[in-house]
Amino acid sequence: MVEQMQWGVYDGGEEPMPARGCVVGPHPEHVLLEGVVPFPAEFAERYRERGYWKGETIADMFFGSVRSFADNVAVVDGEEEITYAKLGERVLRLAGGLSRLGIGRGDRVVVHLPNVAVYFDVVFALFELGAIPVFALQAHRRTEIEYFCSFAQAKAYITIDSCEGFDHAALAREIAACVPSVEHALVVDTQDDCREFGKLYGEPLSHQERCNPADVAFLQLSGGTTGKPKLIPRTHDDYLYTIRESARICGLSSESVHLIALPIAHNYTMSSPGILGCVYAGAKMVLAPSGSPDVAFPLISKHHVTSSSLVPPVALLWLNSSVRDEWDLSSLQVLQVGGAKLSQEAARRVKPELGCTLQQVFGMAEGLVNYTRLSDSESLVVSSQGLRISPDDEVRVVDDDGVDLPAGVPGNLLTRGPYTIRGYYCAPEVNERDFTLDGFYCTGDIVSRDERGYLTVTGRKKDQINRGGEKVSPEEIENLLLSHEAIHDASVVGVRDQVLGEKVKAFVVLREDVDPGSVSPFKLKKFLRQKGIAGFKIPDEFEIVDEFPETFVGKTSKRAQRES
Ligand code: OOB
Repeated sequence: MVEQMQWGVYDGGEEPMPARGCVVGPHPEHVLLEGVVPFPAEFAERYRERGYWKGETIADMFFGSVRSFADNVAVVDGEEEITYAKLGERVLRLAGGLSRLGIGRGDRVVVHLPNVAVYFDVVFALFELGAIPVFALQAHRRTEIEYFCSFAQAKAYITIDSCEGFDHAALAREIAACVPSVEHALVVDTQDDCREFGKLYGEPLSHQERCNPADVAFLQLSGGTTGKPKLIPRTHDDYLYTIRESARICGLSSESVHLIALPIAHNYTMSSPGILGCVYAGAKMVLAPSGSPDVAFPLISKHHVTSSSLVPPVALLWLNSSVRDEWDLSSLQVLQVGGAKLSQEAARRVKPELGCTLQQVFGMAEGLVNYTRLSDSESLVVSSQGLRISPDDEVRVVDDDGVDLPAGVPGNLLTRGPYTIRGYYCAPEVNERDFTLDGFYCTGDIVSRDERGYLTVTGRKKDQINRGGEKVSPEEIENLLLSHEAIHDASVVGVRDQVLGEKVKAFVVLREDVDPGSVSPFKLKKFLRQKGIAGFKIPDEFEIVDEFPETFVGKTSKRAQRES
């Protein structure tokens, strides 16, 4: 695989250098982003022949829905209701403004927005231009944003003025000052909508084919097992396949009303079935600033919401809510739950207590997504994390020597298929570790598979913490803790938590000359917050220890720390 890649300049150091731009790929009209591992030609051909890749761009799909469902409401954001026709107009006017700034095909643009209607304008305008959004989560802060902008060599950064008390406008100024590639740091004004960002909505473009369906459509973030998050390049062709199938498997139609209660830019919220599945089906999307029952239940009741997608801790909040009986939730037909393992006890309660069908979702931004089907028996829905989307998803369960295991025996999950990437963006060393030579992605998940192909997640091999669906890389936090002047060594692990499944715990060894009384969890949290990282990565617990437990080969025993 490695020989096929076209890398940006890589100096052999620990972090690969960012790509420098685009080169012309195998088709003259197809621009291959440097640092992307393409699907091998014979696979691409097969996926096209079988009708998975239809040669359509995300913008084509969007404008198809604008035509077909013009008068349907697409987005509800507070009191504002936007029809598909209106959304299409807004997108083309913003695309005009962004294009006048010089943003076009192949340009990377870091999008850092919460669950607001303008997210749709921005993302579909970028798709129309063939620009490549890089999806940051609203929770991300300076360290992450600076990294995404410089690693992707972003031409622009788009954020909101402020959200949940955080001054994003100040962050935009910092990013513009410190990342040379960022020519435009654009801030959506919520206070007064005719200020700078509003002025970008000018003369509309007309919808045209401005990129190739085989192009990279966007860069999504990986959950993270390394010091820095990896970027995941997804093409129009491959992503649209999952969107069409997800909308079908999740039963979406133009009559559906879907509550968007998780962070909008997460891959799950984008596509499983997510906002793109809703757009494809012509459904109505109701935006919620959070999934908490006091926010979500009134919206379900008011807008007759028919489905929503949650992570397990939020599903538990819904199940255990004391205000549930105060709201009419009878419109709710399907609840997707995924991103982390849902316990069987919680799964069993969904139908009787919330009155809707549970659909488990086990997916990953790298590709493979599994769903339980709406017609599956209750016992299968409760006990498994579902079946792959595509008959051409190649799913292997292997032992540590790579030998395939029989049904029912847990092992490492490897996968390859029509919508699973062949490599991370500009990360040759990580790709060598995380992909087999024949292109299977090593997910790091331990699963067992039944005779029908349904998967049950039983554990995890990768060094990652799954904090209720939010993924945390221990190495990233350890590196930040090691930059504290009082800390000699740091080890970060996931420990069991009733609600989140796992929470983040840091063990630290102080330098010899440091008075332990001078270091407190409060001060360490403050230190990490000042480093500018997403709040969900900041350890929930700290323990100061004299030394770390060791394995018999003298490495830190994270297992002992997890169990201590
Ligand atoms: C989703 O995507 P990511 O990229 O944030 O995280 C992927 C990882 C998986 O490899 C697995 O470790 C874990 O999250 N995971 C689950 C799970 N769903 C995801 N572990 C146990 N049970 C589940 N149901 O999290 C994601 C992407 C698309 C759709 C849904 C989730």
